Amino acid sequence: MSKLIVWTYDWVPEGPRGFVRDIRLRWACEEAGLDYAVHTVPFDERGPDHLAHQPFAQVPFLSDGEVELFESGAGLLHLARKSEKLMPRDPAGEAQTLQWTIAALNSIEMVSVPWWFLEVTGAQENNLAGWLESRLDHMERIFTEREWLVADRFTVADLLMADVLRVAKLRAFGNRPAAEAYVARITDRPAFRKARADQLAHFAAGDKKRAAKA
Ligand SMILES: N[C@@H](CCC(=O)N[C@@H](CS)C(=O)NCC(=O)O)C(=O)O
Repeated sequence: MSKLIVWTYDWVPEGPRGFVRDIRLRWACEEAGLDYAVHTVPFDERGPDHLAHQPFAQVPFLSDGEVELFESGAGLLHLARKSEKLMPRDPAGEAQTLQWTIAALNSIEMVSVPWWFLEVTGAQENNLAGWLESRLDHMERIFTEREWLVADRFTVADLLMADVLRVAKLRAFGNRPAAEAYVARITDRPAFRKARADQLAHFAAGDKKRAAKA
């Protein structure tokens, strides 16, 4: 039995499929060749069992034997400590991986998720667009100058930044060719394609189980 367990919902509606954040942990495990299993909590009933693992009744969370972690970023950094494929081992490379992982969450996703929420809820005016555009402009400059965020190689920081940026729908904000090429290149990695296909298959199996219960 696998020691690493990635926890996600048993089912989600069509919209978020392919984007549910368990994909980040699946993807990292695939990149690093770590053995893992996927277990589920019910989407419809988020009871005390779920809250005991994830205090906001969200997914993903990660079990690694005695260790339990919620927050996809924390899970990624935990996995990165297991494999040099996800994070260099020298102090500078490790520090920069931590830095860019936090930047993806706290400087980009912190803006992109509220922006996305206003978009999908049909707000008359999305006042966050300018803020997000400014962050994306800075990322465009960075991707014009370099291929990877850290140490001239793929790290878990690229995994997370690419995942955050693909949700931010770069195309909604005009021509940012360097960022678009970065996201396209990183999401073309076999580990991402497998993680995404596995997530889609997982929720399709959830459809079948719901249909059988109905
Ligand atoms: N900061 C959290 C966010 C987790 C999150 O937003 N999870 C979504 C799925 S991708 C979720 O569980 N949504 C259901 C909800 O918020 O009720 C993380 O990165 O793990």
